[in-house]
Amino acid sequence: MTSNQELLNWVKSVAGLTKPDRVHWCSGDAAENDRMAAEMLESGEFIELNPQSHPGCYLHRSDPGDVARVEHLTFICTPDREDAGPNNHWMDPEQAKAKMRSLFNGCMRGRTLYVIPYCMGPIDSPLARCGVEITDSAYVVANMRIMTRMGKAALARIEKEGGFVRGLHSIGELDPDRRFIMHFPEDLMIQSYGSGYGGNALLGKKCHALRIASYQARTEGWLAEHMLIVGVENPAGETHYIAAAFPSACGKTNLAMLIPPAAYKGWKIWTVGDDICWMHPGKDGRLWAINPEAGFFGVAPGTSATTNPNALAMLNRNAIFTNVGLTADRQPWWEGKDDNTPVKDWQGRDYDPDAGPAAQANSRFTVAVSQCPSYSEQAEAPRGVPISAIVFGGRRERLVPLVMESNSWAHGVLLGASMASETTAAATGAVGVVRRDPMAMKPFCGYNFADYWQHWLDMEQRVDHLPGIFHVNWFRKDTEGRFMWPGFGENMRVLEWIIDRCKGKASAVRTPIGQLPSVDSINVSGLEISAQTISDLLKVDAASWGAELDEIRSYLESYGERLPPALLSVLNHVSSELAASV
Ligand code: GTP
Ligand code: SPV
Ligand code: MN
Repeated sequence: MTSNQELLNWVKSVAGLTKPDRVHWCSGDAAENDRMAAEMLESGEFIELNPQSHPGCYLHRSDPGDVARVEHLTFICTPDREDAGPNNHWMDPEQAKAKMRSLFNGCMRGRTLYVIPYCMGPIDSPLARCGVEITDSAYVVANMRIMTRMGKAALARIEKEGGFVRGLHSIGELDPDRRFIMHFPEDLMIQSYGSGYGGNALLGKKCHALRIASYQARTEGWLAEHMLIVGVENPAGETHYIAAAFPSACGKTNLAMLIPPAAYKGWKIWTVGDDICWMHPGKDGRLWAINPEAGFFGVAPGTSATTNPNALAMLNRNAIFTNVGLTADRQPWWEGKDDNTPVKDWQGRDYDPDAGPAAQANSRFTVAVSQCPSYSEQAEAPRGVPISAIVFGGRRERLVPLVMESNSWAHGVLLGASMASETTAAATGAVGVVRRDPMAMKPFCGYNFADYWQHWLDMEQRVDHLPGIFHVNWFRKDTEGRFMWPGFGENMRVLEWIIDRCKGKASAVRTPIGQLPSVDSINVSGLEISAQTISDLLKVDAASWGAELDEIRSYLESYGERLPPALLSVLNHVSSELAASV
């Protein structure tokens, strides 16, 4: 099984507690995957999709009460509550371990315990980190095989290196009242019980690569972020890499694989990652990034030939669809899909348009990054890619302009820290409510945000050639409730301005809240948009911004004594400039 005694002992002790009928060490090879898929077809966990149109594709219907991340049941367990911070739910580690022990006791009776060794990041990258997830869900194994480098190679790396993050997962009874996602950063340990869905269950993703990794990154001097990584190549063959943090279901997957509009002949987009980015200071003084994941777990609804043709093109083979609808010819279907009609909804009921959508709002696809037509070979580069710009953004109907650039690194950290966005179906709870989601990490930072902002500020001392920091908003609406900016592929126009700013080329207007494009510095050739709309998208309304800054101030001040004074002083500076401008 393994020469790593610590791993062997841990698996033994977990098996002793959970009492499975069988223990299976995952190799990650194709034969194993085929065997498990056949078993899941037999058990009903997998439904085969049309083998002509979608070879190697399966539909999975989750428990209807288990369709998204559960932030209210997600805990950071550090001895000192203050280390988890106001941004996290906290539980005392000993109390949490006792609670989880009683839930896990005997929970795998009649089931198989799967041991999944995995590597987050290119297998030979010094920036990659390994973990082992123990789970009783075959569906989780199938997803982890796509989302991570799973199996023999990862185990070999663990045996060579020694250390690994320990993740223990059981679907339990899928009872929302017996569901907890616990993190023990000091022990590099995760325990998840009672959910089989996405970020709750695929422990390499949010639990390891964000919550545990962000904690490690702080002590080790790097950044683990909720960001896509995209390469933008211009007609001269020059590629700039951009890392962008948008909250869940706010456009990362779309931006990561956008297709440039017709006016951008000769430009190419290269996809490195769509959800998580680990950035390290490099020897050359730049920030270098890897995508720790090997797959996409992307939002299905809204994915169409107009919004995201690259996504559609990679979804016709070897993909898992979770909670989407089904057509008469057994193809997957979701709201916004260009063609076909559903006959079954996501719960397998006959589709009735009056009874709700065919696809659950947080229905998702799981597919290998390498299947994306815009896949970048650099996604496998052990040293990662150099980052030219960091972009923050949220879903804001009003106020926040299409794009702006920070006045300094510290001001950029403030732009990130004061991000807010309307909530989405990616987590259970209300949708469409504006909440603060600093750096898109509100659900994912494994420690106190105040310390996290200080860590971001400290990067200025660690990195000689820092990327520029920008803020975007694709989601402004007019008085009739229509999106003012066309978005999707047209976001290329904003990326061009961002890259030109990094090269010192494009012009900008300095305002108290940041540097905005002059109305004629966004390339709108071939785009039908009125000069008035562009000017509205780039307007700074001082009175409304005054109110926004007041809200930002009271939010930041709620972090109390730990709040970095430098952040407050940038805010004071912005406020006084704004007051002087009216
Ligand atoms: P997670 O995987 O949850 O972290 O989300 P994500 O940020 O990758 O979200 P994704 O790209 O899947 O976008 C989710 C939703 O935003 C979909 O409904 C998209 O259609 C919509 N969306 C993405 N880009 C744009 C845009 O530029 N404009 C508008 N109006 N909607 C967009
Ligand atoms: C998110 O919610 O930000 C996701 C989906 O990327 S999940 O993996 O379920 O967290
Ligand atoms: Mn995400």
